Amino acid sequence: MKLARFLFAPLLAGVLAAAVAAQTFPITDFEGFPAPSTNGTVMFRQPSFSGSTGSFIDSTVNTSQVVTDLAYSGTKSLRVNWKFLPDKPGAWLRLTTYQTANLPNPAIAYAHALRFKLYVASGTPDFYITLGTRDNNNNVPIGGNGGAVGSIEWVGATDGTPITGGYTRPIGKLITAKDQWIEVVFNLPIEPCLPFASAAGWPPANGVLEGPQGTLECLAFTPVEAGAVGPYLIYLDDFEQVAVWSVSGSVELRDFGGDITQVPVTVELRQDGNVVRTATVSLDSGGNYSIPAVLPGTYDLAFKASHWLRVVVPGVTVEDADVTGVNVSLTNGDIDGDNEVTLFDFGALVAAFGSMPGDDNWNADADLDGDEEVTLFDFGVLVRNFGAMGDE
Ligand SMILES: [Ca+2]
Ligand SMILES: [Ca+2]
Ligand SMILES: [Ca+2]
Ligand SMILES: [Ca+2]
Repeated sequence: MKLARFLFAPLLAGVLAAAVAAQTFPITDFEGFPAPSTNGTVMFRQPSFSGSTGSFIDSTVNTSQVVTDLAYSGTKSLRVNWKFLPDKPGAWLRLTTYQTANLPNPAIAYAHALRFKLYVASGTPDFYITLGTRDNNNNVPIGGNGGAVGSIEWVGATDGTPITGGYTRPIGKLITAKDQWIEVVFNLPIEPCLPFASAAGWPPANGVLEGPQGTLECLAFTPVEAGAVGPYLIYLDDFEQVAVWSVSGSVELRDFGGDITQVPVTVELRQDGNVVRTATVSLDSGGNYSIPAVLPGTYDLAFKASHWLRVVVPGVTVEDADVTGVNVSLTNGDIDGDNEVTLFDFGALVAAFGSMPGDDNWNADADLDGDEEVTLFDFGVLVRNFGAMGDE
């Protein structure tokens, strides 16, 4: 679970990557509302509103208003300010859109990502942010009133405090950046998901987004340090959905006669040198793979399989369509997985020489050609590729 969180965290840290053409579905940029707006009347209710968490909130710091203090777009954003009461180690905030006067229960499509801009003022404790969606299969346009019924799932949550049938205090995406706008992305088709609350007359919350639509029911804020009182001061802007796309192609695993469908291939999606996502893909019998739900952007794609060297395909741009034909051919012989074919691999092959599955010295990664035996044929593969190095 910790690993999953780590893998998603860089999506936040990458902040605002260079824009590419993308298919977007706006929900709001808050420009069309008066500022300051009446507390709790635009998209999100005041922090104390939810019965789940109202008892944690200090009523003297308790606002959700459109303001002109700061904005990512235009001149307006939504400022949310709250403080937890002391001695509440179980405190968290369920900031809900329940029947708000303007922009209530906004509908979201599960085929797309949801993203928005977030500014956290310095002095605010670190927190995790999680999306609550009512899994109610509505069919209104994105951003329209999707209704206040249906069971609620936690999107982006990898842990939480267990309750009957679900979790509270969800552990979603870690937010530590202060005094800068960052982009928060919930990539709905691939996010981890946990159940929160089941609604009578609806299928129970089950940690699965059935869809094809739901509603943005709430954002949950869980302090990293249990009970950290705050105050918490954040600004939200530019809620929208963005279409995501698959990237596909083929991977040739050279010098291999085994079953390629049983060889997992790890693909790192890198931006500006940072790994923003790691996908493990399976190949079909023709060597074809597909990475689902890739956010628009330009990526370097790094392919690595067990005893093959890494290949990086630079500059793959995803805009407003699936990307096909990203094909790679991987060099065999890297038994120890350090991305070079060296004497260490030779040593590993010698150690496993003559072995078959079940033998004490069997090493599946030394069976370079995949015939379930470490033989001179494997040695031949190693010799042919000796000295080769993979891409960084
Ligand atoms: Ca704005
Ligand atoms: Ca569900
Ligand atoms: Ca090696
Ligand atoms: Ca072999």
